[in-house]
Amino acid sequence: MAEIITTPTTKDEMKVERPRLHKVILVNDDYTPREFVVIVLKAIFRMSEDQAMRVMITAHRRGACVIAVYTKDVAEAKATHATDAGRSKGYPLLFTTEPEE
Ligand code: TYC
Repeated sequence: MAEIITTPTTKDEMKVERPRLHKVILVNDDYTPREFVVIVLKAIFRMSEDQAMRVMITAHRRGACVIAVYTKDVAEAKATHATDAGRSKGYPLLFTTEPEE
């Protein structure tokens, strides 16, 4: 059988774009205990104790903090999982996502 050789065209090459990344944002509130925020950041965002503590304090002081960037699906899944972890304990802890510029 004859071998079919395909060469990528310029048009095909131009279609390849890097997926847009989405930021996950930790939002401050007055009720969620600091230690709980740190536990969630370590468990869901794979942060060290030190990283999680810095991020939590930054959100606490500034009102919010960008904590990571992922593809859209991963950012949304992690933000939902982390927000649900707070809700399961009755805390208003909130993680949001937005596309990177
Ligand atoms: N502000 C909370 C407190 O003082 C702690 C906290 C920090 C909550 C960051 C949410 O995103 C947050 N207990």
